Parts: sequence; C-alpha cells; structure tokens
Amino acid sequence: MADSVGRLDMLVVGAGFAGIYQLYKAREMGLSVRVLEAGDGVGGTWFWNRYPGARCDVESLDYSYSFSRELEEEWVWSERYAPQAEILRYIEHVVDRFGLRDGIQLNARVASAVFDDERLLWTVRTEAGDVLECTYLVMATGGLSIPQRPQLPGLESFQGRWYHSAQWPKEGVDFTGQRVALIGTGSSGVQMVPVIAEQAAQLTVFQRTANFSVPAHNVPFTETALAAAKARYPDRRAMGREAITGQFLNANTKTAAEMTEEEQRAELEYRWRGAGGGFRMLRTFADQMSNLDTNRMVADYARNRIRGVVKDPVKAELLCPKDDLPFGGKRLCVDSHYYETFNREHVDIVDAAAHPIIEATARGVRTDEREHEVDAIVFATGFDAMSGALKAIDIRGARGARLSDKWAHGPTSYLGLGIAGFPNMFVVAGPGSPSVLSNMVHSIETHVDWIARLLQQARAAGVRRIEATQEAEDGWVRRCAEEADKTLYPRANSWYMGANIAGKPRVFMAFVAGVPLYRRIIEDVAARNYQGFEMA
Ligand code: N01
Repeated sequence: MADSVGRLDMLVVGAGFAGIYQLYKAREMGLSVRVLEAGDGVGGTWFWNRYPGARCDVESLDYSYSFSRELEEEWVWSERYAPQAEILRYIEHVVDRFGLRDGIQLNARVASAVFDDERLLWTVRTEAGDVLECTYLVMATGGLSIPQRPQLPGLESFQGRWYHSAQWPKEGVDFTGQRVALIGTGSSGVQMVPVIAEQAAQLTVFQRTANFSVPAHNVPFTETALAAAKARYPDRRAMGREAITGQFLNANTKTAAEMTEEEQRAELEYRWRGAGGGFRMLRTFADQMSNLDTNRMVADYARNRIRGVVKDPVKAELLCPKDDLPFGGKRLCVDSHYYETFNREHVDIVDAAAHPIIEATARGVRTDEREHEVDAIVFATGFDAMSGALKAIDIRGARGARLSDKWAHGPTSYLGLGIAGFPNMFVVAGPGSPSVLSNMVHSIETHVDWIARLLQQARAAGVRRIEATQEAEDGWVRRCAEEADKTLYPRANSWYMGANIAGKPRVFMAFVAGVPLYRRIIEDVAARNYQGFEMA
C-alpha cells in the first residue's frame, strides 16, 4: 500500500480500539494508510492486559463500536461486563469483518517520528529499523500502555516468578498451591485478588493506598435481555452521547442539598445495589465531584459498606480509603467480590504505607517490618498514564522541537487533538480530552470522526499543513485546568494527575467537564473553520 519509498498518506501508531477505527475511517476516505503496532497481535490494552479477572468496567453494550449498526446487531456479548478474552475476540472480529488486517503491521514498535518542514512529511522509524514517510501521523497509543514496575531492589535475586498485570503471559499462569504476593490495589489488583485467591495457597496483598471500589453486579446476558437491549440500541447510544462520561449512567441531576436525608439514603442504596453499573455511584449526586461534604457522604457510605462485608475489623479499616481521598478522585474500581475475598483465611493484606516494601529477596518480599516468603510476585502497579506512551517515542516536530521537551512540565495540546509545533499530527483520546474520564470507545469514535472531517475539508481546500496555534493551545490548557479546579479531582494523588510516577509533573491531564460539552466545543471549532488551527 505504500509507494516505493514507503510513503503513505497516513500512519497510525497503535492497533487498539483507536488505531483500528482510524484505519477503517482512513480507508473509507480513500487514503493510503498503515497501522504500526508494537505487539504481535491487535487489541492494544486488551492484548496486553490478560491478567486473571481482567474485564472491562464499562458495560459491553457501551464499550463497543457504534459506527456499524450491523456490527452492533451481529456481535453477541455474553456478559454485562465482558472479560478480556471476549473483548479481544471482538476486536479481532472487527479487523476481519472490515478487511483491515492487511493494513496493520505487527511487531513494529515506533521509536521516532520526525517532521520535515520542507517536504511536509513525517518520517517514522520502528525499533526494527523500518522507515516510513507519511503526510498525517495519528497517535492512537492509548492512555495506559507504558507499565510501571516498582524499582524493587533485589528483584533479580528472587527465586520465584514475577509478573506485571499489563504484560501477562499469553499462556496464563497457574497459581495453584502457590504463595503469591500481589502489589497494588488499583483496578487491576482489585480484579485479580478474587481470582488469584481461588488458586493460591496464600495470597498476600500489599496495599499502599486504599481506593474505593464498588460492586460490578456483573451478570451473564440472557438471549432475551440482550435482544431487548439491542432493540433499543440507537436510543442507548444517543443517551450515551449526552451523558457526561459518554455512557448512560442515569445521573442524578439533584445536588445532595436538594434532597431529604431519606432521599439521599435511597439514592445511595439504589446505586450501590446495582440498579445500574458500578460507575453509577459516581453520579449519585450532581455535586458529588465538586462539593466536599457531598463527596464525604458518598465516601462514608462506601466505607460503611466495606465494614459491613469484611469481618476482621483490622482488615476492614485497612481497606477503607482514608478521608483525604475523595470518592472517585482516583479512578473508581469496579469489582466482583473483592472485599469478600479478604474474609478467606488464606488471604491477607499488608499495609505497605505503614511498612513500605524495601526489597525483593531470594525468597520473597521484605517490608521494613519483616520478610514475606512467596513463590510468585504480581505487580499491579499501573502505568505512566496518558502522556507516557507519547513521550516514550522520540517525536520531533517543526524546527526539530522535541515533544518530550515541550511536555517537560506536563502534556499540553489544543482540544487534546493537535499540538502546537507538531503539524499534521493528531492524538486520539489523549491528554486534554475527556479520554480516560469517559467511555473510551465513545471518545475514540468522536475523535477519529472529527479528524476525518478535518482532513476531508483540508484536502478539498488544498491545505497541506495543519497546526494548532500556540495561542489556542495556551487557552485550552487554561480551560482544562480551570475545569479541573472546579472539582475535587486534583485533591487525589492519582495517575490522572501524574502523581503515581516519581518526578512526573502534577497536572490534571484530562478534560473534566464531560463528553457533551467537549463535543459541542470541538464541533463549534470545526464550524468556525477550525479556529485555532493554522491551515496552509
Ligand atoms: O493501576 P493503578 P491499575 N509499592 O495506577 C500501587 C484502567 N484499568 O493497573 O495508590 C506499592 O490504578 C498503587 O499505590 P498508590 C483503569 O483506568 C481498567 O490498577 O500509588 N504499591 C496502586 O494501588 C485504571 O485506573 C480496568 O499508593 C505501589 C496500584 O499500585 C488504570 O487502568 C482494569 C507501588 C496501581 O494502581 C490503572 O489501573 C484495570 C509501589 N512501589 C485497569 N507502585 C477495567 O476496565 C504502585 N503501587 C476494569
């Protein structure tokens, strides 16, 4: 598909949900296009994160493409929240169904991308030494694709096996009869605990910070339930588009103060008991993420729920998030029997804040208190989120400017889509957009469709160079910060803030004011002839 010097209209980095739809869309537009993917299979996050219990915490019917009504109709989801293997099968199906496989180059980790201002071309190099040129570069690198392994001294001397949630062996791991240490209690750890506990002889969970987790109430779909849901699919999608997170959560439009105590209680119970998905707890009150008192009410409710499940009061208190963490300030975990698992005799929790992990030894993990002998260590320690994957590539824009220098104090962009100084490069669902605060598939489709329209119009008008202006970018960065400051999000040491990586700048990286407002803003920019972009 490339011409003799490997020149294409578009290169896309990453073959996850974003890269695959971008490929589909570019082909629909008649562009020559190739996707470069680091893995030896498609699927992005669902290719890498194969750990036990991995499943999506956004409902399958929402966390799926909406661009093809036929695809929606024919794909059969087995559960409300699909497990990782099923999502991967779905992605594989999409690739085959739309004939996209020949546009994807696997085992092609991009090392660098350099813009040539004379020729208006990007030169992209892979680690394997392939060199390609393209007019448009689309970064579909994902928000959570650079795993973080703790710098644990002595790990090389550990005699057992160790694993990271995001680099799980394809063949799986059998923990039967083993003593397992699990480090990290974010979404990945919380999902793994109940499943590993089924196999392991002893499971010791090292928790540095307790986060909030709400029950998923996952259920298998019956044929009738799925058929009924599909019959209402267009409505469901339309409601998702108008919901703050891009999935319908039946948000309560009243603030806590507008309700009686009885009504507040009923609302909390309704959401916790799973009248909807786990994330509905995030929308219990309209002012939950902006009013500390309201947020505390939800947090207290969640803490009492934990105390109601975990029988050992010491374990229960340890599992209760502290008062300084707003409910939802770190990404809410959605679990299946996480807290219940700590009632099992062979499952224990270690306070890794009070007793930090010092090192790995030949026999296990040592905290400043004692050595824990184990056969396997599982790291569920998260990612260099949002900006990590882009900074990992040596990206140089106009006049040789490096993206990693430009982003030394945190990621900046115009609308999350374009970056001043980096012409003809677009980012899908990255920093500066609702991205990780939203249903990612919805946000991906929004971005890819928007980029497609921009390119169609630009090409029709003979425009060859598209670049966000510095002024527009500065304004957007200010807007993102202002919106974040109206909320409780910046109070949490979350990966949204870059707080999970030593030395990473503390900047709230997502656009927090919701999917509908964000879409109106980018549509308005498009209607104003792409105001804020310089087109030449
Ligand atoms: O990572 P995390 P994750 N010593 O960063 C701890 C998505 N996701 O992979 O909080 C000890 O949330 C760290 O402790 P602390 C989802 O968006 C989605 O679980 O920094 N502990 C924390 O407990 C999610 O938010 C799904 O004090 C250390 C944990 O490791 C995002 O991915 C499933 C440590 C990391 O939690 C990331 O989730 C899974 C150290 N040195 C993931 N370093 C679903 O769709 C880190 N920690 C369901």
